[in-house]
Amino acid sequence: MAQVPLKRRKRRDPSPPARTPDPGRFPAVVLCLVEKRMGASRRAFLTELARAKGFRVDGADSAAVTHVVSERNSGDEVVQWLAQRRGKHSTGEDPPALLDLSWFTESMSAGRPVAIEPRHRLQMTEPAAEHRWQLAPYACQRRTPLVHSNHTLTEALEILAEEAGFGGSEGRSLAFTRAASVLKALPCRLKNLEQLGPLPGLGEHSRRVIQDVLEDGVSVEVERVKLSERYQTMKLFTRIFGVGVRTADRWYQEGLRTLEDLQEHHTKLTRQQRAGLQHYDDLNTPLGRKEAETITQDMQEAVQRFLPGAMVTLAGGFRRGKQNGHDVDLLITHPEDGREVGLLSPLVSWLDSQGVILSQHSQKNSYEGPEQPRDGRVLDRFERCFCIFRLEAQGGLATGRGWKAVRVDLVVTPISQFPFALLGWTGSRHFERELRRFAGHERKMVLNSHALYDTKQVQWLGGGMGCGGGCGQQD
Ligand code: 8DG
Ligand code: CA
Ligand code: CA
Repeated sequence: MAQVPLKRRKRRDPSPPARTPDPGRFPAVVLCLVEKRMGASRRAFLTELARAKGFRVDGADSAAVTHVVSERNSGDEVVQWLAQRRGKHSTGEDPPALLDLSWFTESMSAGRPVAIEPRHRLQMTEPAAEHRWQLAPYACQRRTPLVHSNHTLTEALEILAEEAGFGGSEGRSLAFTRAASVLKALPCRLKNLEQLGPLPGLGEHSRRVIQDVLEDGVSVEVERVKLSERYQTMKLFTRIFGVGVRTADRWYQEGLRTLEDLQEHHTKLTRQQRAGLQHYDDLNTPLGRKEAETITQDMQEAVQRFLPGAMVTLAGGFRRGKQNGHDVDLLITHPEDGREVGLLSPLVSWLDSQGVILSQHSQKNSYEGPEQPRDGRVLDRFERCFCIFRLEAQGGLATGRGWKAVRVDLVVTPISQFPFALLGWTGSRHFERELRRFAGHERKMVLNSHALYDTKQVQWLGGGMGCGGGCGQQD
């Protein structure tokens, strides 16, 4: 460690008695004794003792100090004590070791500096100030960028979230999703668990997984899940359009393991699932933003045939800025409330007649006016059509047959509910869940994709154009 020129040194630490530094018997070790709680006379006594044994002892303002010894102070207190006396030197690249008196007494008995062991180091009760992060408690209150610094960690946690979901443990799944969401919001790469401090949303299990990945590069638990037959089969089955966790689980319990197994048991499949299986590879190939925008544009033109002035808006992950997605989420509305009624059915029939639709499953609008959502699983009651489109080749598709199957969700909403629908269909799912939780817990309001209900004023708050959207949330 370089010696700082004497004239640049601060002179705020009056003791120990100023004298020309004696390099002592141990040139690599320069002690500093913290007077706080030790007291001036004991410090003077210990300083003389150390010097008598051949140690060099400097004041706190010396940049040469390598070992700071204190009695009955926490690491944080010593950091603060040093900062007050050292100014700029306190943040050097090679900071001194902060040690308990036990290291000093053992060294004096040994007549030489003993090796520093973890038990000698002072406890830091909280992470150093430059590493302390503060995050808002709800995911919808913080920025969650698509590209962040902790992908290895979040992928591990999200696999456990997925696995818990496959097992029907919604609570556990949510806990891992919450932990991943916190890590996505951190401003830089996490280096150790201490940096997380008491951040909300990080349970014991998640912290354990984080620690394993930080220390070993992988989590044994996560690797075991990834290799398990159940996880792999559930993943394979739930990727089929129209197959949820319960169906996939039933098939797994029946001993089915592959897509070929499903094909041999045709009777077990709904019409939607048969189409999903038929186009499995296409539907599991990520869709590019360009393709999504082309479909949006085509649909914008198509709706004009049946309702001039109707508007088509691209929602879902693409609206959050993603470059790829698994489907295209389109909201259809019209500037005049009510004009959108009856649009979807002829539109879908026409698309079908044009050979655009490979499969579709429509649902009528079942929204009956202001009501509190009764079933948490039903996100909204808009008229919608879950489709598989035949997308013709544009600039050559990788399928080798000039077209590919693409999932498209068409959702029709009256303009008065459009802001809420747009917000609800932009996602991510976790962001939406957190937004509803925030509305309920913090604002005593109920939010869904139709409206916002103020339980204090007992009234539904209508929506106008111009609200809704990502709030800086991208994942
Ligand atoms: P991806 O397709 O790029 O993979 O991701 P994504 O766009 O975020 O996922 P998504 O599964 O297409 O869902 C987009 C959003 O739409 C999501 O936040 C939740 C919402 N959503 C559904 N189904 C329904 C529904 O039935 N009602 C409402 N209100 N929202 C829904 O996925
Ligand atoms: Ca989507
Ligand atoms: Ca969708």
